[in-house]
Amino acid sequence: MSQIELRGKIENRSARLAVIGLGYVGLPVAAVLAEVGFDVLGVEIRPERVEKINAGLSPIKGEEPGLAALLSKVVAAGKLWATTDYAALRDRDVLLIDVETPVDEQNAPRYEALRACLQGLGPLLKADALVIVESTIAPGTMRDVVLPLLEQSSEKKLNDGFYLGNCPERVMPGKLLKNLHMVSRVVGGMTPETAETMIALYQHIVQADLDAADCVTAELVKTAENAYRDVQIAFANEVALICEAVGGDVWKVRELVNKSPMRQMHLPGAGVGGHCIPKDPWLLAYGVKGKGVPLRLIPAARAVNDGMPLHIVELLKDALAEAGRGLEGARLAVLGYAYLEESDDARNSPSATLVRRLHELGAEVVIHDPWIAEYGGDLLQRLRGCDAAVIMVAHGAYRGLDLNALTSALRTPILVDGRRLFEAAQARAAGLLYRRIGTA
Ligand code: SAJ
Repeated sequence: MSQIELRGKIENRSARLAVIGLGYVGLPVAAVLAEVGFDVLGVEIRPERVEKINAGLSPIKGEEPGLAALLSKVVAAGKLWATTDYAALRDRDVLLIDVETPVDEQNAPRYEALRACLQGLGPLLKADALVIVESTIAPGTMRDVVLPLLEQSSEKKLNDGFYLGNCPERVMPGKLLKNLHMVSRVVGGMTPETAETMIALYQHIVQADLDAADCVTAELVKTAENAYRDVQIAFANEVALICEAVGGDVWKVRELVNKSPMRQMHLPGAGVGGHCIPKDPWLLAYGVKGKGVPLRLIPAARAVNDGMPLHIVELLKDALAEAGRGLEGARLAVLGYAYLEESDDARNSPSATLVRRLHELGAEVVIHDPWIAEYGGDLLQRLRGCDAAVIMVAHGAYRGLDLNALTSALRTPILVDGRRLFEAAQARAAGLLYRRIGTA
């Protein structure tokens, strides 16, 4: 089948689609493509996730407006079906790959899931199918990893047996569906013609710009846009540390800096977590490994942001000392374990770094998070008898905290505020020893 014919099947929605990897990215993508009328097959390695999806239930917790209802609708309509079996891919015209691409302890990408996916689908690949990698990958990966692997596993040749492209996702937890529809996408084709065929697909679900590009550009844009955000956050965090040292308040400084034209200082905080921002700068850096490019800013920003949970430890030590206590043997309550407010996603959570360090220093830790079942329950009950409460995530449930009740519940009345949920005056009026990121 020529790309013209494939594009025609995409335009009239008769093309049969597959989404491999039904996580935070793949599941919403599969659901919205099914919603516009495509027959969508979801392939997912976790059987319990497959079962839940085929029952029309969303396995994604946290606030995701519209997703559960949409999933139930498209499954009931028979437009989306999930399986663990790659053999079902045999009749698919377009295959989207949304598997994880984490980095390891040495900040190198781990492409095991991506490789396994390509090895698995290759032998089953329908002639002239279009394969689109939506996962975030280091610049050069489509050329150096995906293409050779797919040609080897399918025994077909690029543009003469299959078509290939990279369209990085831009979803954001908490607004997965909205972003899928409203945020522009860079559509990287291995050829300009393939980019056009991909645009024919995304036009059905994206109401924002679809910018045709080559694959390297698509890889660079995705990793650079998140490295950009990481550097911005690191700048805010470094200014926070400066403010603490010189008697300033970074929150006031930030507000006034941002009154200056063309400034947009980000929010300092207790750390940077998630499955995008801590990882993508390293993917960008990996793209130039061994090419003699002196990277200083991107690694430094990562170090600043990774250091923030450890700075929280310093604030804790200082407050405990004022109360005549030390970390050793203290019982500390960590409020928030997800990486982001109103989410159950704890990937690369700054709280995990904090908890590990506090245990190393001999403290006992109680964790609370209203979005994570094992850490749920009544907050004041959980932190009763603790020597400090540390706010690590700006969950709405913490904004409304009764500080007087907090003081009564704690054994040592200390509040360390990693996300500026409170003002010092409020906390001190409630009898709390108060410390805050970025405020002397
Ligand atoms: N954070 C700060 N200060 C800030 C912003 C975030 O400390 O000013 C922290 C958050 O607490 C969190 C981490 O950084 O721990 C990441 O927060 P995030 O708002 O960037 O949320 P993510 O990780 O879901 O980022 C995603 C990204 N989207 C994609 O990769 C498709 C990112 O590009 C988006 O900019 C971001 O969502 C968004 O704007 O919501």
